[in-house]
Amino acid sequence: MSFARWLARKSGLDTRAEEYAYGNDPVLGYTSLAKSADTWVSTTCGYCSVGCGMQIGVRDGKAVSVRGNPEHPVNRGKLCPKGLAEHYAISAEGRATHPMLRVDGTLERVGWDAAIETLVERMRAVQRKHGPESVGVISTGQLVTEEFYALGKLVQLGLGTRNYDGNTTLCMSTAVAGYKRSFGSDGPPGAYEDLEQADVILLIGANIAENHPILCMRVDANPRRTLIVADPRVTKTAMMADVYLPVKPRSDLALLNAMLRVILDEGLYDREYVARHTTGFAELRASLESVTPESAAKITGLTPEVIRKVALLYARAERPFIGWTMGVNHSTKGTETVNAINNLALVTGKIGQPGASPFSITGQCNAMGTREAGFSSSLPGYRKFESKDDREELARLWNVAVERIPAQRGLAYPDIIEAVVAGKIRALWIIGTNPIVSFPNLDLLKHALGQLEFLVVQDGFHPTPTTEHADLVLPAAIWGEKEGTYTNSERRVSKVNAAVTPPGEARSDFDIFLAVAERLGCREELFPGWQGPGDAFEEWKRASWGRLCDYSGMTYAALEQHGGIQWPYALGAKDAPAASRRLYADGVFQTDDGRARLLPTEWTPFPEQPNGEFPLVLNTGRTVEHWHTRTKTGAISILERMAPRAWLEMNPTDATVLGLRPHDRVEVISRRGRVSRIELRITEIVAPGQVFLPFHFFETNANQLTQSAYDPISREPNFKQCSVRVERSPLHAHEGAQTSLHHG
Ligand SMILES: Nc1nc2c(c(=O)[nH]1)N[C@H]1C(S)=C(S)[C@@H](COP(=O)(O)OP(=O)(O)OC[C@H]3O[C@@H](n4cnc5c(=O)[nH]c(N)nc54)[C@H](O)[C@@H]3O)O[C@H]1N2
Ligand SMILES: Nc1nc2c(c(=O)[nH]1)N[C@H]1C(S)=C(S)[C@@H](COP(=O)(O)OP(=O)(O)OC[C@H]3O[C@@H](n4cnc5c(=O)[nH]c(N)nc54)[C@H](O)[C@@H]3O)O[C@H]1N2
Ligand code: SF4
Ligand SMILES: [Mo]
Repeated sequence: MSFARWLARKSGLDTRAEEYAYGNDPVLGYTSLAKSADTWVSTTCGYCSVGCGMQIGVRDGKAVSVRGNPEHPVNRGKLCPKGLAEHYAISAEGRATHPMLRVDGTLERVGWDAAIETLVERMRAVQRKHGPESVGVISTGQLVTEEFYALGKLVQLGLGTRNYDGNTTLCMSTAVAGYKRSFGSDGPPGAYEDLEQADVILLIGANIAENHPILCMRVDANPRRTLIVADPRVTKTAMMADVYLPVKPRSDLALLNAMLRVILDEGLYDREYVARHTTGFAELRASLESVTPESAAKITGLTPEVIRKVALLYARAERPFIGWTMGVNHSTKGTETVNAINNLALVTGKIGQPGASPFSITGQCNAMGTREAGFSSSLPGYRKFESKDDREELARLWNVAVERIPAQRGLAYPDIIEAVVAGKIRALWIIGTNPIVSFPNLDLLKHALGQLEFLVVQDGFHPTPTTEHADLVLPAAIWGEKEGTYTNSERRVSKVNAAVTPPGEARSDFDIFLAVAERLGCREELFPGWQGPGDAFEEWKRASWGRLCDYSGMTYAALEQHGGIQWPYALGAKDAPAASRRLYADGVFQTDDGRARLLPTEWTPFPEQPNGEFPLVLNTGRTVEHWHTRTKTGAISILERMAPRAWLEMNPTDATVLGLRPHDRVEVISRRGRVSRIELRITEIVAPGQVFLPFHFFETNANQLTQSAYDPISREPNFKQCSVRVERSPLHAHEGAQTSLHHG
């Protein structure tokens, strides 16, 4: 027994010393018992989109440890706290182990055959009665690409419904829509190396210190950079900044347009690049007529001087990088804000070169994989539903009639939920997402789920707040138990491997999809000869051949060897697999005329402005210790103990006005709901008039408060602003008893 463990036993403390072995220290090595393993299986982290390379330590068929892979180009051996504790997720309490079917109101164990048969029979029954599109499917950014590719074909061609989308619409759809509008295709243009090469890095609504921690290594490794951070909250990332911009909520678009105006006025744009590679310059210029640093100062809360300074910093930089995440995407003006970011990069010609990129930092481990290979908001390979050529190409590849490939996408996630409320969708299959915690306006969602005739939830855990509503629960294998690939934010495709077998009867999503296909009678047609993910990968490579996201030169072995390969990597490519690749270096874009579009955009205030009754703006987001809805990290004691409950951040000015003290229990109330008895954290991390609540905790569910307001282009929810009021919680009976005990 190690000392740490002995001490823990003796003192009733914990085993943190043993659980925290950081990185892959050649001097200290791994000395603790808990970390010793017989074999190491290389894989890619299954939490965030940084895509760190790691190894899972296995002993006696159990995952006992993880360590960063020192050879991996993304993280060079380092891992963040979630990555370091990831093996605990596999053996965590609450894994789903058997299919469960609701019989007379309670979920009861059934065999797989009965489960799959029920799924197919009930879905088909609903479709017979209400039409093929009365079935909806909502997936995730957390499966392997091979599963996304299989699922897309299964849903669109097998089940025959277009109403298929994913939690990526709560996350990345804005970046996708923005890239498509500006460049003619989705696809973040840069590489992580840019963070080391840029001379100016502007981060907008991206708290990488908590949410993409290993990217901070790249920023730190860059001695020349000026780091500018725009965030209403003084995040840990803001604390790293050389210039911090405490923008007012959702005022970024005004800031970006004013920067653009300064750049045009000062003649600091690249005339030649604009002339050769873009369209729409005159319209863009005209749209900025009434935009000035002074007008933007009123909106953003920054001074005109600061706005001018930031514009000049950006325009005079040789290699400026703009990174953004949810502070931009989670907004009804998200897509336009992305377009404004792209406008800045285009007018200065700062795209596709080392250090210079308008770069959407993605979120989930494989949000990119579903964007590339999925079949929900695009056809696989970034093909367009609207393009006859694209549809014909796929029909040939798949050997199906072209009429079977839809010429228009189906409903987006929020519209699927609204169609459920309207009775148009009657059955739903939810895969790898937990909407009861993550979807905005919980009441509406609960109402929708209550209307369904049939709800299937396929998850690695049970019970979860969402599986509890299911008629059928399908137990899925998770990270560490299955094989395939993930694509990270820089378009690097990395290998994911199974270290152990799934618990009980849980099966990989891939196997579940093939079983459903079998029962639907379309397995041989859609997945001819497929046995495992490798077969899907080979077909997907052919589907991606010649496309922007070209995988055709990749093999599983090469991905292992090089720690992943960035796409495009075409068959016969001459460049080294490990080389950093960027898009649009040649100034040729994916539009019909090859030119990028400069698009006018217009700032407007966010929906639901604060008023006398609801005077505070609620911001929601993340903390480093937890992953989303905590099905995994909530069950990992080392992480859960570091952040065991939610808190509400409030500025001291507001706390004084409300007569609140540190650690008071408060109620947060919006027009839609209430979060009760949350602990108050009085701090200048948030500005007066704003409060912040992490959304990880179903116990104090932030989405009871958030609004059903969506970006009209991307359909992404406006998660980052709604108006609330805060009150001290009434003294709870239970707490009263406790208090009197203390005093007695
Ligand atoms: N630890 C951890 N890491 C994660 C995740 C996790 O759950 N936990 N999730 C992953 C996923 S899926 C995603 S999408 C990413 C998300 O990564 P981030 O986008 O970094 O995460 P958030 O905390 O949601 O929001 C980022 C910042 O936006 C700011 N913000 C709010 N309103 C505005 C605004 O109007 N303007 C600007 N400029 N900023 C604003 C917030 O204050 C917050 O600091 O993280 C990934 N990484
Ligand atoms: N208020 C507010 N709400 C938000 C956000 C916010 O900032 N504020 N952020 C939004 C964003 S960016 C995102 S990405 C979403 C995330 O929201 P969710 O997608 O709901 O979050 P997760 O907890 O990651 O849910 C993934 C589910 O899949 C299960 N799972 C894990 N691995 C596997 C697997 O291999 N197979 C299967 N079948 N299941 C698996 C997990 O147990 C879990 O139940 O939340 C959104 N909601
Ligand atoms: S930074 Fe992201 S990918 Fe890397 S270890 Fe942490 S959670 Fe995993
Ligand atoms: Mo996300």
